[in-house]
Amino acid sequence: MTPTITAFASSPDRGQGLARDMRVRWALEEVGHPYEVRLVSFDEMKAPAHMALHPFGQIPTYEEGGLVLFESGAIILHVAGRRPGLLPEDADARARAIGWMFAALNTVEPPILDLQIARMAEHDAPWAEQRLPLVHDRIRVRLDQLSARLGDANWLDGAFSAGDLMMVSVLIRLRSSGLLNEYPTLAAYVARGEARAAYQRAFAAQLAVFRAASARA
Ligand code: GTB
Repeated sequence: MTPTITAFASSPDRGQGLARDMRVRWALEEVGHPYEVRLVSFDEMKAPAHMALHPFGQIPTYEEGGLVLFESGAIILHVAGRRPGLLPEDADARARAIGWMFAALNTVEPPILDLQIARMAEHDAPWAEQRLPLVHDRIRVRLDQLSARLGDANWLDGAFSAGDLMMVSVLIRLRSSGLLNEYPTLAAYVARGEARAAYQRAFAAQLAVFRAASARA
């Protein structure tokens, strides 16, 4: 059965692939699972039909037969569990790859989100300038640790896995901050992820949505 995911009808990132449908698209491309996309506006996301799929009125969602999922991590774990390509066969290696998915979402992404909130929602606050270096430093702590662990390996634990897919997806969100450039090994790690054919297909698909929406506007 072909799953349907949801994505922004008009992504605020203007096709940079920063919204979370991108990581789901990438996972589906990695395992070679064709998918359909239903585009939703901000109003549609908060309307009852979408709220029935996603209790928080967000994208992405995933529908496949009777299954409805929300949360990009849960969706990718489901996709990775259904077809080979994103999780190792060996049970221990599989558990470690899932551990890296959680690390990306629960340990590395939160300070990165904090930076985005600081830049987008708090920039007018009188304390914003003072707070920003603290936010940057909290991200640097994680980047220092992650880059030490990655060392000169290509991927976090052997072959490319859903853990790398999630970690690269999270780190990409740092690009505009310049922080990633302070860590050449992590910048190269992200570049390796982006160079994957599956990533390129996913990126092109979400960019085509943005371009079509721009052409109509
Ligand atoms: N924890 C959830 C998950 O991982 O699936 C978070 C889902 C989420 O934050 N979805 C966002 C959303 O639907 C889109 S991805 N927001 C609308 C709303 O909450 O009303 C977050 C996002 C949005 C925009 C950019 N950007 O413009 O760069 C980047 C990332």
